[in-house]
Formats: sequence, structure tokens, C-alpha cells
Amino acid sequence: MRELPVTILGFGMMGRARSVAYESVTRIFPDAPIKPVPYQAFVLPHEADGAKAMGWEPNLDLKDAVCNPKTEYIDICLPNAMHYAAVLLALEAGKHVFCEKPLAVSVAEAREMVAAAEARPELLNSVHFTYRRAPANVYARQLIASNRFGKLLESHNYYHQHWGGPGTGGSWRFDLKAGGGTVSDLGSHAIDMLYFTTGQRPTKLCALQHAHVKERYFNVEKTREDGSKENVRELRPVDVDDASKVVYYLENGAIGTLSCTRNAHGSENSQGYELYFESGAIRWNYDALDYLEVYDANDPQRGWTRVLCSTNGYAYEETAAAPTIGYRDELTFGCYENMRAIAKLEPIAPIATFRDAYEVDRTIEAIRLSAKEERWVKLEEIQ
Ligand code: SOE
Repeated sequence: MRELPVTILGFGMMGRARSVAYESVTRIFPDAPIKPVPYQAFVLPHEADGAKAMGWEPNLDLKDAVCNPKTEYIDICLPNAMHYAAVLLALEAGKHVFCEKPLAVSVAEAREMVAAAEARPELLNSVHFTYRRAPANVYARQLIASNRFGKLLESHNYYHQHWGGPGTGGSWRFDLKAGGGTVSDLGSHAIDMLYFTTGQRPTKLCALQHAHVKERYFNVEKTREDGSKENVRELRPVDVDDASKVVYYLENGAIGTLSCTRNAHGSENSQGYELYFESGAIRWNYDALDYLEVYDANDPQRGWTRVLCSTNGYAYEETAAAPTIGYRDELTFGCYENMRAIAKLEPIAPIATFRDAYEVDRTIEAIRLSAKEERWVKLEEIQ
């Protein structure tokens, strides 16, 4: 089996999680065409020991890590605003690229990243919309494509978490230019999920965005009079949403809603959807991520069927078969799909390309514009 040395950029929560995923690929999927092998990790100084302990050679120089000829594959787990430069550098150096979501912090940057990627069709461009890898969502996609329930009439997508209350300190996730707020962090997943499952994108939308907390304490590096540095906590205004609510029309004329928030007590990682069709309905929630719930209006029983999708051959059937899956499994499935793509094998379920992620960024920008100007926005306004 061919080995592929992997270079990972960023060793925060996601870098560590992905480290486990790469190690698991060939353990879970002995049929993997390529074995990803941890090589270098671009880290901050305090992350170096952790990266080493997980089998990576720490590198404090991003450019050196990307351009190192020993690697063909760059996995970008950096804060959102750093994706743009890292992606362009990696593509220029001729590397396959796997990038965290959202692709960019602006549509203009995302557009350039798509152009750079599509100019190098021999290289992988893949974005980490991890919930595509839940077998229940792969099954939902197949069911909808089969047209079993007729036309989609309404879609309701949401992503609710609970950790962004008043006590939460500021970070790049609460900064428009560095991270982009809740709609970028969570809404991006929900928008991609709508497209992944139904093949539909919003054409026109009206949104409200709200910050429950107007100021947060950020850690700021200050220079003292003698030139030395110190970290201080500084109260700063917040320029992003804590919550966004959107209504929209889809390409096929269906209507729908999107809700995302970090203020939903009791909702740890509650992403989900309810989809209503001419003769049935489908719903999913991450809290029971193995199951797709299906309602067939033509079935005289008139009840919801709860389909266990993580086993019984729906998608990503493992030889080390487990009756249920979790977040770490989805990450492994995503890394496995990338190896399949590099080996030119058909995906089990499509990976999100840079172009897919650019479309998500366009929707996010339309949401921001609509909320700011308090009006309906057509997606064709955002190019
Ligand atoms: C935020 O809490 C977060 O870590 C997102 O950034 C991820 O994309 C999501 O998958 C889990 O939640």
C-alpha cells in the first residue's frame, strides 16, 4: 500500500482530532488505497510537545512546512482567516489540499481559492464539511435523489450549540475578519448539509443576525514601554452574530429556514434538519446521528421509521464493524475519502470541493448583507 506523508497546519482542537483520524484510516478501512502517515505539523511553540507525542515532527515555520518536498498533502486546520494564504501557497507548491470550513472569510478570497484550485485539476481540493460523512446523511441524499417522496416543498435546517454565553471570552471565533461568527462557524455546516442532502441552494433570502453579548474580553498582546510583551484581557466590542435566523427560497421553488446559535442551553452539538416533500418527510439530528427518520405519507401505518444507518450497508461500512459511530469516525471517513480521491477512486459520498464551499460562503455573505441592510437579498447579487 502506498504511503502518503501528511503535513498538518495547526494543532489546536481540530489538528489533534484529525491526527487520530489519519492514524485510524487503514485500521478501520484495510481496503484504503493509500495509507496517510503523519509527517510534519505546523504548530505554535506551546503545541510542539503535543504534536510530537502524536507522531508529528513539529515545525514552527508555516512556509517551510508547506513547501517541504517530502509531503504531497496539506491539511489546513488553522483559524479561518489563515486559510486563504495557506491554500494558495500549498496549491502553488503543487500539493493536494484539505481545508477546514468555512473556506474563507470573504467571497472575494474564496473565489480566488477556487480559481487556483481549478487551475490544478490534478490536485485534490477538499473542504472539511464533516457531517457529510454521517451515514444517515448519505442515506438521506440517496433517498432524495431517488425521488421517492416527490418534490421538496420545505426545508428547515439548524445548528445549535450552547457555549457562547456572556461568560465566554473573545477569540478569533468572535471576530468578523478572523473567524466570521456563528453563521460562519455553524451556519456553514447547515448550509452545506442542505445542499448535500437535497442538491438545492438558496436563491433569495432574508436574514436577521443578533449579538446577545455586545462586548467580550479578548486576550491581547501589548508591548510595554521597555519593548517587552505582555498578554492582557481587554473588553472589546463584538462585530459578529451570536445567532442568525434566515428564511429563503430554493432553486426548485421550495421554501425554508435556517437557524444557528451558540446560546442553546442543552444543545451540545445539535445540528439537524426536517425536510417535507409532496408525499413524505425526512428528519435528522446529530444527537442521534446514526439514525435517519423517514415518514412515508402513502404508508397506511402512518408512522415515522427510525432507520439505523451506521450499519447494515448504508455507507462507510467498516470491517471493524461498530453498530454506532461518533464524531471521530466521521473525521476518519473524511480522511479515507481524500485518500480514495487521490487514488482516483469513486467517492462513497461526494467530498465538498472548494467550489461547493465557495457557494456556502456566498450564502453566508448574502445573510450578512440581508441582515445589515434589513432586506431580501438575491444570491445573484453576491459573486
Ligand atoms: C464549534 O464549537 C465547532 O467546533 C465548529 O467549529 C466545528 O466546525 C463543529 O463541527 C463543531 O463545533
